[in-house]
Amino acid sequence: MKIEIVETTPIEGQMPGTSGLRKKTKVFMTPHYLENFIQATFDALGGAAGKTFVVGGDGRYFNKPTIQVILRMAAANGAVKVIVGQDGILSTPAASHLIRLNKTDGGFILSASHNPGGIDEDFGVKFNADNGGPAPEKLTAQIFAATKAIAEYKIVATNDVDLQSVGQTHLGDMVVEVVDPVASYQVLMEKLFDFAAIKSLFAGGFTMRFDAMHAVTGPYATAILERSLGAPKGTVVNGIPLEDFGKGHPDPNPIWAKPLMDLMMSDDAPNLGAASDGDGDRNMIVGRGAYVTPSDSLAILAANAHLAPAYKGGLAGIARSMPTSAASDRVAKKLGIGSYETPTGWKFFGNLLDAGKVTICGEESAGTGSNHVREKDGLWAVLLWLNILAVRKQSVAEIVSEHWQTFGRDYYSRYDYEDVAIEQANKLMEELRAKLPDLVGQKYVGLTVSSADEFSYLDPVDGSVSKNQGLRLGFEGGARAVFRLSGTGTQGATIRLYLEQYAAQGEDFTMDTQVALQKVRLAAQTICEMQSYIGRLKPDVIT
Ligand code: VG1
Ligand code: CO
Repeated sequence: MKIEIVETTPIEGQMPGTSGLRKKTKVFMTPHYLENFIQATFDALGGAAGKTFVVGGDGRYFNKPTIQVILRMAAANGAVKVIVGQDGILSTPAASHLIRLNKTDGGFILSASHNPGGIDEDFGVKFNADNGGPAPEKLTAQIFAATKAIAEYKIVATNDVDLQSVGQTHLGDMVVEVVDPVASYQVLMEKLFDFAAIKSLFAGGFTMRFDAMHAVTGPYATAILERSLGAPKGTVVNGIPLEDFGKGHPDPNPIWAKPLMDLMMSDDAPNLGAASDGDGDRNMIVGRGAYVTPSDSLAILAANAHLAPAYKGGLAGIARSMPTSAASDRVAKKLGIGSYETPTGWKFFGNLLDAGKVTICGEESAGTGSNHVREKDGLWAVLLWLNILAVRKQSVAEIVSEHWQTFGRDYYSRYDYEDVAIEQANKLMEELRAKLPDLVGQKYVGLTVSSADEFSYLDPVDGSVSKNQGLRLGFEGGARAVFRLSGTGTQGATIRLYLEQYAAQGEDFTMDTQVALQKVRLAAQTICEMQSYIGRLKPDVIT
């Protein structure tokens, strides 16, 4: 094995965002770009010598060449073993599980998740630590520091490793173990859920459509839903992962999963509709005529989790990201368990899960998961819903409606303003930040501001502090607006405006969401002077 030492120089901007380093694919394809980042990651870990890793991705364009580079660099840096998904495929939750199952030193997940794929679209590399979770901020800061200090990287010159057949090969002294991407994940799901109950649900005529959006969940959903649980063939649609996701946005929400939404709102709707994203960690749940917001889904799953075998002893606590609605807090309160509010991004749940403080976590962006892995898990959420439906023998709409009767309803919507000039977006945020101290008590569009602050998180486990995590405006009467800048985009800035309005028991639960949120939206847009800073009020995407 011949190790080459390649001289290089630091490349600007290799700072991991909310979830790994995401850039245009062509940026990753420029000389040394990928290699620098991988070497920096090894350097931040104190070297790769003697270590084991998991590697896989969502199958998008540039996934396979990237895996070959990581294998050659891991071998050159002295790693002893790398576990790779067959054909380079691993969903994010499956990769997290493999890291934990095999007690590896971490893993590389190659994905830009819900962002489109292809040579002109997006690519991403994320390092997950030995607990299976996304690198915490301390580690991403070390990786970034290493990208700025890099002078050389190590790689072996060799032919591509065959990733098509399951089994062990060698790259120099390093073992490359190619594994079935689905098998061990499926075993885990069988342990968590009552597969017999879900099987009889399908056998009794329950119908479902799962839209894999041409992304990584296809093989997992087909194996588990159709082959193991007996859902009819054709339940899973768009089930073959494609390098460009069929030119779509693999983002499971009513906008990008419109064909599924249309079906679910029609007379031909099956009992359950579900979808997941590029790398399989997000989920969308929709019943017949009943879309379930991710914030509600988190609350409903938490309130009913005890119906599934893995959670029958109850939950230790519930965590949600700050912009996620307060619906899950109400469930935690009723259950008498802890509830936690973290910054956006799954990496902030890791410590709480590791410390046993929470069992279930979720984000408004369609991510839900539990302590079974250290990532959000799209198919897990779908299976938990199926388990609940099998036990309660009610429709999705009935379950949602009963939940609101008990806890009240949190009307919720997110507005995304994409590709805003970075200076304009920063200006809007800066000016709003400066105004915060004077807002309380003031009235806008009939709503009185009751609180205004910038979210900062003190991790109760390791004491670390994460600042600048979003600007929050609370209003009398249970409305809230949150502003933050996205950390996953690859072009310009994306401003996210999160809106919610609580309706307590006895109030009207039948309003159109946008109507229910009209006041808080107008108040938020007025306070931040949106029109004058970015020249528009209309968002690109409303979810
Ligand atoms: C978005 C979501 C966040 C999620 C992140 C990664 O981040 O808002 O909740 O954790 O994507 O999800 P941002 O910074 O763009 O708002 V995934 O499925 O794209 O890895
Ligand atoms: Co994702």
